[in-house]
Amino acid sequence: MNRRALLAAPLALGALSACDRFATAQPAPPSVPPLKSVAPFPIGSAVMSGQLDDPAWVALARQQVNQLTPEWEMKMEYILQSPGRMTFDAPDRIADVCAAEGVRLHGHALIWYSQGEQAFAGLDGRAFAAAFDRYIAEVAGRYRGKLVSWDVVNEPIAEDGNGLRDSHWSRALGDDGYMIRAFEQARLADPDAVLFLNDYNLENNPAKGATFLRTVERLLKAGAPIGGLGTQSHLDIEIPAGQITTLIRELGAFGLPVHVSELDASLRRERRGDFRSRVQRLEQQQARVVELAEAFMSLPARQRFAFTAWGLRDSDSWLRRDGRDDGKDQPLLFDDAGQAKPLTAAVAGVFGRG
Ligand code: 9MR
Repeated sequence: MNRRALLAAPLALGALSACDRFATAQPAPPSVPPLKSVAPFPIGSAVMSGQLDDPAWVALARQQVNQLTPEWEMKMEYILQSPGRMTFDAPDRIADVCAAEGVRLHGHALIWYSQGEQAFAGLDGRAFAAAFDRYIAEVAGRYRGKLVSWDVVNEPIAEDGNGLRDSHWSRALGDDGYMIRAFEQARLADPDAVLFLNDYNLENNPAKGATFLRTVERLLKAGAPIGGLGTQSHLDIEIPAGQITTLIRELGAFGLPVHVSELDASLRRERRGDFRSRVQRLEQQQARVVELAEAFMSLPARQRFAFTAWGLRDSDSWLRRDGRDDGKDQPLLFDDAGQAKPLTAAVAGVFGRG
């Protein structure tokens, strides 16, 4: 597909909005070059080991992405599922496939407030700290040389953006203490991995974004070996234009690599009373995802770590699981059949300008 056709693709969506009664008619899938071939940085996706047995998923992944993040099988909930031993079958399989396919592997996540509470329960101060260190040493040590990077601390900022989250980690090792310790231990275990602090709603909630930035500044001053900043980018498509650009620019100001680490953009609204048409939602979605892609492209080349979506096809999204929606959300870059959409064409158009 040539450049002009790519840039024209978003217009097709605009034209459609003129007649909402045709909103359910699907435009023919645009022909879009593989994202990894147009982007001057790695394109990532979340992966679950089960998907490696789905030929359609594998074919799409091979075509589109050159980096993978385990969606949940490299977390404590998986690795510490059996008391007294660590389970590595699924994450090992993902790591082996990445090595065989020549795809980068991003580790997710060593220390997360929502994980490990049970496994660490009953440990006192010193034993807790030793178990914390041992976990990081074992897990990061096992994948040393097999992955390029880790989300070392995931989601440390309070939900409302007001300060840090309280967790079993912060209670045992201190608010900043658990994070500094996690980064130090991760560096010891894998000195070559880029070590990320990662969080969500940084674009959606500017107060949370600001707290994240202040936290990074403080941890760096304290000597934590933070090597990169991850913004999950589970985008709220109703936020004002410009908010995403500002956040990405502020993240970039640290001079560290930035990872768009879990992009999706739900068409649904959590709050009640949603009278937007589907076409309006698709337009909002495209505008915000394109803003994110453009802001990411504006970073200096050496700071563009990767652009990762939290799944390949809409039907792969966590937002479509556990009865979270009516099966109609379209939060990702490829449709249920693995076809590109106008959104994909728009993103490829932005990356192709590089
Ligand atoms: O998408 C992931 C889902 O399959 C898991 O059940 C869940 C708990 O492990 O985590 C989801 O991924 C989350 C990610 O690890 C951190 N940021 C928010 C993601 C969506 O909830």
